[in-house]
Amino acid sequence: MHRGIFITLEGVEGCGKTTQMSLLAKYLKNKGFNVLVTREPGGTKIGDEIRKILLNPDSKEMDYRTETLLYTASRAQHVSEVIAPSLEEGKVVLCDRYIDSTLAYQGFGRGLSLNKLIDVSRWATCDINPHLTILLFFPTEDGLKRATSKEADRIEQEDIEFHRRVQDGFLKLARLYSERYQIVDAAGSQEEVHERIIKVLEEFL
Ligand code: Z5A
Repeated sequence: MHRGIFITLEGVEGCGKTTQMSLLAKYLKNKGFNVLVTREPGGTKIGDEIRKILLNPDSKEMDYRTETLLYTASRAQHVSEVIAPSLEEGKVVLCDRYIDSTLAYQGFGRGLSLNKLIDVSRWATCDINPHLTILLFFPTEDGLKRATSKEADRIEQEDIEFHRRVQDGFLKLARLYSERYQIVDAAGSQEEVHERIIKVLEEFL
């Protein structure tokens, strides 16, 4: 039985997840919550090693199933080493990407079977699912422009059609898992987006 609260942020590249995560963490800490901020792929020493392989632009030959298993391996380690223990301690866990990114990128983006991805993800995470998933909705092209102002990683280098399928995938997931999803408009200033997220959070808490 987990006592904490598990919140994930999802969305296309450059939608502002990392920025909003830190504003949200500050807000929750000020309210007295014990907050843990983490991300995927990564969040552990082993996960950070896997992240380097996954995002390396030179790993061009990577098979889609290899890619899926590496994201999932990073997640299994993350859940057992960080997420599950933090939830048991009663923390609010804020995670930048989780299972829904695998469904959006490897499922809708790469075209792998959603049912198989769900099965392997459930197994890897011992069925630990977010209580709330905030989908930051931001136009695909604008997000990519923001994200690729730094050197593009292996996934960012995919063509625009791939990223459009990912965006559509997230919107479909939001309908499929409507009990835990909230879509937030990520256009506007960082403060405006933060205010929208706080509104969602206050209704949730
Ligand atoms: N992936 C996958 O395929 N399967 C999986 O299972 C998982 C992930 C878990 C991880 O890359 C990649 O792995 C990712 C999905 C895939 N694909 N790609 N590419 P990552 O962790 O390095 O990157 P990311 O998650 O895509 O995030 P990002 O590119 O760092 O963007 P972000 O976190 O959403 O945005 P940000 O860093 O907060 O903001 C981007 C820039 O915009 C930055 O300069 C900000 O200062 C600026 N910004 C933010 N908000 C605003 C506003 N409101 N106005 C103006 N400027 C802003």
